[in-house]
Amino acid sequence: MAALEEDPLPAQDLSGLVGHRVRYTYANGWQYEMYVKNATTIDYHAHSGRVGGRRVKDQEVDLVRLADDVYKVSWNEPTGTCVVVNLLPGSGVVHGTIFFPRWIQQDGSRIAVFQNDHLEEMRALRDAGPTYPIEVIPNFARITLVEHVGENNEDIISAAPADLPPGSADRTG
Ligand code: FER
Repeated sequence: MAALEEDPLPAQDLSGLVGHRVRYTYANGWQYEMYVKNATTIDYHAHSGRVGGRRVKDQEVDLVRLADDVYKVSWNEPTGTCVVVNLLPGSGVVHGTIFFPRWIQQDGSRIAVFQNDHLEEMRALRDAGPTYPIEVIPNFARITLVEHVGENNEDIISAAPADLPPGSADRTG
């Protein structure tokens, strides 16, 4: 194993994830679709789960490559929720950890919206809390679709999940 001081950083070639949409289903049944719009931004749908119907565009994230086919995406939502998702697109594996504030554990329906139309409301709900105890939800997921669609495409995460053609979330090709 290479000594850390000789080679401290894995090469940050993000081309295996940036510009791709990735659809995956967690072991608890929650289904998400993440579009890595560029090296610092994601759009996503929660197709099912506690916050099924939630849709977010232009969430700023930290995205790094840890090793060959191992990427890590970390961010904090206007709701206060923190999320860290590790993606191995070539292996079909995801591991995500969601850190929900207490008020979302109590009622996820309040954030199951197109968030961009409700940003001030989300920040007000975040600030009203309660925040603690934080609910930590770690899960593996299986990838059902990886598709290269190019960067900065506004049409990838465009329709509300309820408006999608029936079964389109289950499409695997
Ligand atoms: C994910 C897990 C959680 C994800 C997004 C979330 C796009 C967002 C949760 C929330 O803010 O409610 O894998 O991927």
